[in-house]
Amino acid sequence: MGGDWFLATFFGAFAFLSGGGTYGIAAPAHSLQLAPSVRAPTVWAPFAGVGAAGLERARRPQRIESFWYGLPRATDRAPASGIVALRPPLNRRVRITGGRFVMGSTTEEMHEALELCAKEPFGLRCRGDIEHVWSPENAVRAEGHAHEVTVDDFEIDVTEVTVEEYMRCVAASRCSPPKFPPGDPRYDVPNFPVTHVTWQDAADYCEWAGGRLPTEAEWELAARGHENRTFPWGNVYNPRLCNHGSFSDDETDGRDGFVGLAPVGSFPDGATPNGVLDMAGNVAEWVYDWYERDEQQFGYPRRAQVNPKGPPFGIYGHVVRGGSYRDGAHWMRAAARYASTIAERRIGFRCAADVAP
Ligand SMILES: [Ca+2]
Repeated sequence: MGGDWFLATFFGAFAFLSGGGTYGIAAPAHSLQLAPSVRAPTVWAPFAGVGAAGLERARRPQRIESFWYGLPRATDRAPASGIVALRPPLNRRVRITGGRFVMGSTTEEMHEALELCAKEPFGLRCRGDIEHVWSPENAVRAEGHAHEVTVDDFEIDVTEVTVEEYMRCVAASRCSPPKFPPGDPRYDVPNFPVTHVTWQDAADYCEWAGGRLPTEAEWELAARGHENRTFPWGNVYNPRLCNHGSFSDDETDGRDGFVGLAPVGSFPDGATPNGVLDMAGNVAEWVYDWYERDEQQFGYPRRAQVNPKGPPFGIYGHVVRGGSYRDGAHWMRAAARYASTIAERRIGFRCAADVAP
């Protein structure tokens, strides 16, 4: 983190000085004042990553550049359904091609999931426990039946919604504050995914930001792809590719570099081929659907479905996907599903949107 700061500052100062020196626009006194007092990244944002682009910027009148200081990134989208002023920019989204895919886990895939679970410190608890609702055996069973699903094209956020993004919605009085103590260094960090939000909080944010929660089917297709990957990045588990936890006494696991939450996008090598980040780990994510099981503990019907939105109600709450920094390897699978009724330290979300016709 410190190194990044230094580099950004160095590059910013370099671009500023060289641009000013070559073209005589920046006043030297101004630059001398700024350089030692850099604190906020917004001050230097216009110069960050400047290479050849620095020349282009240097030709612009300075007062136009300063107009952008501290403002959100520009967006080329206008998602408002009504007339709403001062919306935030959209979190960067990617388009996912819909179509038919197999959602849920086959019996063989459930078996593989429990094998993966068995390698965890509490591995002996992975099989045979059918008493506890959320035992690995019961949770994995609710990934069945594997069934055919067809969804339309849609867009999904590249990253989880961050604390900084969410707090803009709070400031606009359209979202409830997250239920962590303000300033808590474990959660209240601008580029961490927001946590301690209810399903309704997540739905409110997505509506405000010009979107909606992804359906469970959309989420699974974004994570699995049409090639039916076991994990967002492929079929082989790799503990270095996501901010995972552990099925043990201490649920956190620092071997991925983060004991707690990680800034969103910290695992670029764990992205899906579409570039969607942190679909495994960091925070587990609310999706639109309710979570329910049938008498045999299966979570899905057998029949094929088109644009499914889940059951009308579920006593376990809404579905949560992708596992978190407190969950073991078997929760990192793209088909793994969990549910909650409350705001939790391990749950955040990302938004989706319909593709404009
Ligand atoms: Ca996640």
